[in-house]
Amino acid sequence: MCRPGQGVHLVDLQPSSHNTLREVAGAMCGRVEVYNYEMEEWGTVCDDFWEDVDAQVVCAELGCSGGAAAMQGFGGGSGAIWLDDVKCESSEASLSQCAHNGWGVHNCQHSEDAGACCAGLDPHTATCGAPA
Ligand SMILES: [Ca+2]
Ligand SMILES: [Ca+2]
Repeated sequence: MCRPGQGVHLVDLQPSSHNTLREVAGAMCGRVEVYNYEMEEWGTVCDDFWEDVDAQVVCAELGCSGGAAAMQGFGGGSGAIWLDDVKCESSEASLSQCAHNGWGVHNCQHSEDAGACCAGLDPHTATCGAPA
Protein backbone atom coordinates (compact mmCIF):
# COMPACT_ATOMS: atom_id res chain seq x y z
CA MET A 1 0.00 0.00 0.00
CA CYS A 2 1.08 3.46 -0.80
CA ARG A 3 -0.38 6.80 0.05
CA PRO A 4 0.45 10.22 -1.37
CA GLY A 5 3.74 11.39 0.02
CA GLN A 6 5.08 7.86 0.18
CA GLY A 7 5.86 7.58 -3.48
CA VAL A 8 9.54 6.95 -2.96
CA HIS A 9 11.59 4.51 -0.91
CA LEU A 10 15.10 3.15 -0.49
CA VAL A 11 15.82 -0.56 -0.82
CA ASP A 12 18.87 -2.81 -0.26
CA LEU A 13 19.92 -0.54 2.59
CA GLN A 14 23.50 -0.50 3.76
CA PRO A 15 25.49 1.76 6.09
CA SER A 16 27.20 4.60 4.28
CA SER A 17 30.64 3.32 5.30
CA HIS A 18 30.18 0.48 2.84
CA ASN A 19 30.24 2.66 -0.23
CA THR A 20 33.06 4.59 -1.73
CA LEU A 21 31.29 7.73 -2.90
CA ARG A 22 30.41 10.80 -0.91
CA GLU A 23 29.15 9.77 2.47
CA VAL A 24 27.13 11.19 5.31
CA ALA A 25 28.17 10.16 8.82
CA GLY A 26 25.73 7.63 10.22
CA ALA A 27 23.65 7.59 7.09
CA MET A 28 21.97 4.66 5.46
CA CYS A 29 22.23 4.30 1.71
CA GLY A 30 19.99 2.46 -0.66
CA ARG A 31 18.70 2.21 -4.17
CA VAL A 32 16.01 4.75 -4.96
CA GLU A 33 12.66 3.46 -6.15
CA VAL A 34 9.69 5.57 -7.11
CA TYR A 35 6.08 4.49 -7.28
CA ASN A 36 4.15 4.99 -10.50
CA TYR A 37 0.59 5.48 -9.30
CA GLU A 38 -0.80 5.12 -12.79
CA MET A 39 0.92 1.79 -13.45
CA GLU A 40 0.75 0.77 -9.76
CA GLU A 41 4.33 -0.40 -9.89
CA TRP A 42 7.63 0.49 -8.25
CA GLY A 43 10.60 1.27 -10.48
CA THR A 44 14.11 2.61 -10.34
CA VAL A 45 15.72 5.95 -11.19
CA CYS A 46 18.61 6.37 -13.61
CA ASP A 47 21.74 8.10 -12.34
CA ASP A 48 22.06 10.42 -15.34
CA PHE A 49 22.12 13.98 -13.90
CA TRP A 50 21.75 12.41 -10.43
CA GLU A 51 23.32 14.74 -7.88
CA ASP A 52 23.19 15.66 -4.21
CA VAL A 53 20.19 17.91 -4.70
CA ASP A 54 18.19 15.05 -6.16
CA ALA A 55 19.09 12.74 -3.28
CA GLN A 56 18.21 15.51 -0.84
CA VAL A 57 14.70 15.67 -2.24
CA VAL A 58 14.41 11.90 -1.74
CA CYS A 59 15.65 12.11 1.84
CA ALA A 60 13.33 15.01 2.64
CA GLU A 61 10.43 13.03 1.21
CA LEU A 62 11.35 10.22 3.62
CA GLY A 63 11.19 12.66 6.52
CA CYS A 64 14.95 13.10 6.90
CA SER A 65 16.38 16.55 7.46
CA GLY A 66 19.59 17.48 5.73
CA GLY A 67 22.79 15.51 5.48
CA ALA A 68 21.88 13.80 2.25
CA ALA A 69 24.30 12.83 -0.44
CA ALA A 70 23.86 11.26 -3.81
CA MET A 71 25.29 7.85 -4.38
CA GLN A 72 25.40 7.17 -8.07
CA GLY A 73 25.37 3.82 -9.78
CA PHE A 74 23.91 1.79 -6.93
CA GLY A 75 22.69 -0.67 -9.52
CA GLY A 76 21.00 -3.97 -9.05
CA GLY A 77 17.36 -3.11 -9.50
CA SER A 78 14.87 -4.90 -11.68
CA GLY A 79 11.62 -4.18 -13.40
CA ALA A 80 10.74 -0.74 -14.69
CA ILE A 81 13.15 2.17 -14.93
CA TRP A 82 10.75 5.03 -14.31
CA LEU A 83 12.79 8.22 -14.17
CA ASP A 84 15.83 9.45 -16.11
CA ASP A 85 17.65 12.79 -16.32
CA VAL A 86 16.19 13.88 -12.97
CA LYS A 87 16.82 17.57 -12.36
CA CYS A 88 15.53 18.62 -8.96
CA GLU A 89 15.88 22.19 -7.78
CA SER A 90 15.51 21.22 -4.07
CA SER A 91 12.14 22.86 -3.44
CA GLU A 92 10.13 19.91 -4.76
CA ALA A 93 7.97 18.04 -2.26
CA SER A 94 8.64 14.72 -3.92
CA LEU A 95 11.08 13.24 -6.40
CA SER A 96 8.36 12.68 -8.99
CA GLN A 97 7.77 16.44 -9.08
CA CYS A 98 11.32 17.10 -10.24
CA ALA A 99 11.98 17.65 -13.92
CA HIS A 100 12.65 14.39 -15.75
CA ASN A 101 12.19 12.80 -19.16
CA GLY A 102 8.73 11.44 -18.48
CA TRP A 103 7.70 8.20 -16.81
CA GLY A 104 9.46 5.24 -18.42
CA VAL A 105 11.37 7.39 -20.93
CA HIS A 106 15.06 6.61 -20.48
CA ASN A 107 18.27 5.42 -22.12
CA CYS A 108 19.55 3.52 -19.08
CA GLN A 109 20.22 0.06 -17.72
CA HIS A 110 19.77 -1.20 -14.17
CA SER A 111 23.52 -0.89 -13.63
CA GLU A 112 22.82 2.87 -13.60
CA ASP A 113 20.16 2.77 -10.89
CA ALA A 114 20.54 5.77 -8.63
CA GLY A 115 21.05 5.56 -4.88
CA ALA A 116 20.82 7.98 -2.00
CA CYS A 117 22.25 8.25 1.49
CA CYS A 118 20.04 9.79 4.16
CA ALA A 119 21.22 10.79 7.63
CA GLY A 120 19.16 9.38 10.45
CA LEU A 121 17.34 6.86 8.32
CA ASP A 122 15.89 4.00 10.38
CA PRO A 123 16.98 0.78 8.63
CA HIS A 124 13.81 -1.00 9.75
CA THR A 125 11.26 1.54 8.55
CA ALA A 126 13.44 3.03 5.80
CA THR A 127 12.23 6.47 6.86
CA CYS A 128 13.34 9.08 9.36
CA GLY A 129 10.31 8.54 11.51
CA ALA A 130 7.90 10.77 9.67
CA PRO A 131 4.56 10.77 11.48
CA ALA A 132 2.12 8.17 10.25
CA1 LIG B 1 19.47 9.63 -19.67
CA1 LIG C 1 19.91 16.16 -11.06
